[in-house]
Amino acid sequence: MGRSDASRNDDIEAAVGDALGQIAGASTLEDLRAVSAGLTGKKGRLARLKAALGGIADIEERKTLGMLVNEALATVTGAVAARENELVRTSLAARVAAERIDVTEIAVGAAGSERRGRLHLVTQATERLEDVFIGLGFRIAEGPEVESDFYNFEALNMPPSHPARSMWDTLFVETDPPGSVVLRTHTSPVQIRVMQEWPPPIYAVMPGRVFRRDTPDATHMPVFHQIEGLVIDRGITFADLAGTIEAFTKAFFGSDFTSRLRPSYFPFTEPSAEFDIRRPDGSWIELGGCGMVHPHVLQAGGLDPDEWSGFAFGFGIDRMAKERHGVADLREMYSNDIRFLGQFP
Ligand code: FA5
Repeated sequence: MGRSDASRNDDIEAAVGDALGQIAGASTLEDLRAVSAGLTGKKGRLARLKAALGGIADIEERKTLGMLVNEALATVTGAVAARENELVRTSLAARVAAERIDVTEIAVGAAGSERRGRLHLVTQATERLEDVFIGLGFRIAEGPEVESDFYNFEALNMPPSHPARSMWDTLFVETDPPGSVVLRTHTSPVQIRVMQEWPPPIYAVMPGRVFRRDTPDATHMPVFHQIEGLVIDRGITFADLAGTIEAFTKAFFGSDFTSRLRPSYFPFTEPSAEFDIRRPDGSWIELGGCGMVHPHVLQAGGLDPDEWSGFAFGFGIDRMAKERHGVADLREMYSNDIRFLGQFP
């Protein structure tokens, strides 16, 4: 190897040394990408050394130096990859540390007060609804989430194959015979259970979780909550239903809200209506269904329709919570993001 070879050799070593220094100095992935492009790109020092090899007349010399340049390039590429790994790992660790939630933490506030957890928005709304209805003279009842076809449909005036069953996209539990057990699609089956268990007069609300094959969107969830209402007494009329809904609207949403009933259809009430509330800005939103309890439903509950009459309603609790707190999208309430949930004391 002549003198010029030795100096070329030194050049390669110097270029590698310099490259390794730059790689180690890159403190972010963006830095590293820029450094790496400069080192291994066509205009990089090693690329220029490689291009200069063409001018060496001695084939053996060219070969040896060519190998050295290629090795140098491989060393640089390997160092870039190793540094990239390192930076990804540290940035991930930093993110995990920043977003870490210590579930055992009890933070002490400035005044020494304990920071405490909060009830979920839907739990808060359910408790408020219960308070409002207890204030109006109602009692609370509950029923099972896994329900028989009888209570979810048949006793509600929907015999097998009744077309109105398709109003609810039902999730079935695998049973023999198939279709005899469902995840309840609404809280209305609790009406029947209450009628069968409690002697009239009945003034009851039944909150709970319900299930449908609905695709999640801003106003729909496949698992959501309803509150059912049932009033059974002598001489109950549609005016009692409208009055109760208006009283409830003002008590729950505030005196600047008002309600309206629109004709609708449910197999278990006749007549039936949809219940909307009017926001202070004049816009309307649908919250649930209601109506006078159908005579067949009273009979399924063991009551004589000639003696007793009543009304029922079923509201979506999640939509009420969404409305009360101005949440844009129902899905946010189930994202389990503590920063979202923490906004509602
Ligand atoms: C019913 O479920 C009837 N059982 C209501 C009823 C009870 C009528 C008693 C008459 C007498 P509907 O399918 O419309 O009706 O649901 C009632 C309310 O539940 C809706 O107005 C809406 O507020 C809410 N809701 C329905 N589907 C969803 C969903 N996928 N996600 C969130 N809320 C929903």
